[in-house]
Amino acid sequence: MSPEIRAFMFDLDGVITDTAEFHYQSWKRLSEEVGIPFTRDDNEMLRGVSRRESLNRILKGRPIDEATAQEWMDRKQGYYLGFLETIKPEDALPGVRDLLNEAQGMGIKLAVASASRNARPVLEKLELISMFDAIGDGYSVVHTKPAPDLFLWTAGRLDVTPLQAIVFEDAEAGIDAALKGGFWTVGLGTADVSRAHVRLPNLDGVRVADVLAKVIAPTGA
Ligand code: B16
Ligand code: MG
Repeated sequence: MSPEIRAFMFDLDGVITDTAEFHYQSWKRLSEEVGIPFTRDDNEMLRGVSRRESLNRILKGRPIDEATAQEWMDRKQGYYLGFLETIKPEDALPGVRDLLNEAQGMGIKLAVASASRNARPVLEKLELISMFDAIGDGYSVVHTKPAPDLFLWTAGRLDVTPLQAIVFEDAEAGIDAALKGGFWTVGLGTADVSRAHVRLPNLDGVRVADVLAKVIAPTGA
């Protein structure tokens, strides 16, 4: 193992499991009820950002008072909780469980750093929660992604410095947050994660040694 890297920090939605469709279906139902257009493309803009920021992006500048905003977020959360009930251990994305097991066996600390306030129940449903040494979620900090606060808070819980940790993220907001915090970054998936140190399509078949080699020698040297 590289002596420099002591921790892997994982985003949840889009990295460990794919709850984006559940967020979409929940916001879609709300938006139809309140008469605001909302498409699958719009949903892509909600990747990695908080519930409140998601609502702001759906509103696209339409003014609403704070009580209405809260009621809409609560209603959306109610719909989301219904979907959450359906999550099973098999819904962990391909390769995730193997990578976590391998990293843990090598003494690498593991954490989740998710903007979601549902991160803990989702990890429980996936039966993965006991694997993590720290969990940062939508309750941990005031300013979530793209601010670096959530990753810094979570690294503090692990007692590692940003340069000792690799962040795995699927969202532009998450990569920006991790880079601002001074972390190594692995960008996953099809969103704009081009600023990440390393890009991978997903974690299927990915081994710890592959990740360390790519981060430490990103030119492939
Ligand atoms: P909640 P991540 C994020 O999770 C989702 O990507 C984002 O779409 C969602 O708005 C956010 O969690 C907040 O979710 O309503 O559950 O608090 O990608 O940071 O794991
Ligand atoms: Mg994500």
